[in-house]
Amino acid sequence: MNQDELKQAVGQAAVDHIKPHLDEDSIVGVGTGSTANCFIDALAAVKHLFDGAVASSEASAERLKSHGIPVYDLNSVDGMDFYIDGADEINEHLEMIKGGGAALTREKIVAAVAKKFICVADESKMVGMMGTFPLPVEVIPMARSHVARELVKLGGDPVWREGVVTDNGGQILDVHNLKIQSPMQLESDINQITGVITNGLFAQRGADVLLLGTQDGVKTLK
Ligand code: ABF
Repeated sequence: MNQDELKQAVGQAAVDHIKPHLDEDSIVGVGTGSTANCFIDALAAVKHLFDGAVASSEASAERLKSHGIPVYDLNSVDGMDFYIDGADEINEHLEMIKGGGAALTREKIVAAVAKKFICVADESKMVGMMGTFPLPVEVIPMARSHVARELVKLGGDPVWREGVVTDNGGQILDVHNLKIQSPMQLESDINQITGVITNGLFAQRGADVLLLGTQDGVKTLK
């Protein structure tokens, strides 16, 4: 199977995973990216089984609506059982780097609301130590240079993702050359820098389940 087929396989596996738990009041949390898109496309086949979705980006909201799936504002729902999203890197503890698609803040908020985070990824995303993928940090625009200087003190090489404005009006610094030995600690340390909106480490709230697409089939890690 090629990478696209692996993504489709995990998208379908995520639908199979949540399907027995859906009812007419269910709200499904939906992430962003090409793997999440495969999930959205598979979810459309069972849209009669649940109420609607909350999306972590405008792009995912549009894709859900194009399938006829109602999309709700997060503030209008009481909660949700599942949030399904991809990752840029994930380790054996199901800690992740996310935010390559610049939707990290909304992803972290929706993930915080969901009872269970299901990560969908092909095997290329599984790593021993995170940090090869540059860590995205969303910042208030006027704080960008200050945050960049502080990130250098933490050992990283931040690069401004020029031209990108997030759904929240923020800007992104991609931090290269980090060796992330203590993901939870680094997540806290970066969030303490004034002007940071969020960083792309999902360690304190990692995934609960990983559906990993491999050449031997979809593996479930918990
Ligand atoms: C979202 O989409 C992001 O957090 C992550 O950056 C990206 C992964 O995209 P893809 O599935 O296209 O690799 O989950």
